[in-house]
Amino acid sequence: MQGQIVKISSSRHVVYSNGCYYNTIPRGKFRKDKLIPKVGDYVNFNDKSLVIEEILPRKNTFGRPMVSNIDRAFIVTSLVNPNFSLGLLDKFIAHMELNNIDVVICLTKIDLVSPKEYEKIKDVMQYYNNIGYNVVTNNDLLKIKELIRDKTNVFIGQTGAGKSTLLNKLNPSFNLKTGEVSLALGRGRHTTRNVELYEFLDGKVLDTPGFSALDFSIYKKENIKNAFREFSNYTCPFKDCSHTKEEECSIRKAVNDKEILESRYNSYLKFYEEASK
Ligand SMILES: Nc1nc2c(ncn2[C@@H]2O[C@H](COP(=O)(O)OP(=O)(O)OP(=O)(O)O)[C@@H](O)[C@H]2O)c(=O)[nH]1
Ligand SMILES: [Mg+2]
Ligand SMILES: [Zn+2]
Repeated sequence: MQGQIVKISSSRHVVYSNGCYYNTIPRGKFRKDKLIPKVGDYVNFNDKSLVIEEILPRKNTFGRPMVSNIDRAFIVTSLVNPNFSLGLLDKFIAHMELNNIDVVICLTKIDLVSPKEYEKIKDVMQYYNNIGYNVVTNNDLLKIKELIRDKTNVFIGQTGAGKSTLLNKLNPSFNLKTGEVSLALGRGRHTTRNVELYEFLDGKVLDTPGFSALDFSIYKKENIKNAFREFSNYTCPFKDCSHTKEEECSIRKAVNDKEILESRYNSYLKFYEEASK
């Protein structure tokens, strides 16, 4: 039978197929082949022996979070607790861009900052909106539902940012566990322990455990510029300009002229440094 993995906890792989859930295990050969089944994978499984026999070809697959076949990522970003960080936001965006995943920025905990502070963040978010990203808050439920429809959407972000809370707001029957941030951050604990996939609005949503560390050494330096979509509006005199120290670089000029946000450029330099040759 064919189905989709919707949850993995230790060796238990829950597969959804034709309205039913099956508790399956992967066949032993996967381990030998270093093939790791992930939530979102479409699989062939035996409904008698309850063994996953084959992972069907993937559209895409990630190590962080451990998911496959994603169309769109909601980057859930709290304004406080955990604190707002443009560097971290750029990190998540770049990771998704380099895998051709659509990005939506979703701000949370607006109620916990002063109107003045929120105005400042809104100004910066206008920049992200201008370069083509949807920016929403966790109060824009109708808009978020429109974006979810017909797509497979992963919700990512730091632990305590409010991913599970947002999903519960969208659909209370998800009934996901949410947690106190002070406890989560203080003890390095995650409220959401496993990735879980749910059908929603003719689309799918995946709740994931929070994370903030991402490894750019898996990418090549020359590809990092593709993660910064506003860079494509500029042409440098050198075809292979690295945009790091070249004298006549159009990107560096645009940063100087305040056309490109300085924090974006600094993120670029950081990821470029971390990327492999
Ligand atoms: N004031 C306020 N609190 C919020 C908001 N969104 C989430 N929270 C709170 O933040 C805490 C953490 O929320 P969760 O939804 O568990 O966070 P998470 O991103 O799922 O965290 P992990 O599962 O650990 O990755 C909970 O106590 C929520 O009630 C918000 O917009 N405003
Ligand atoms: Mg959670
Ligand atoms: Zn350049």
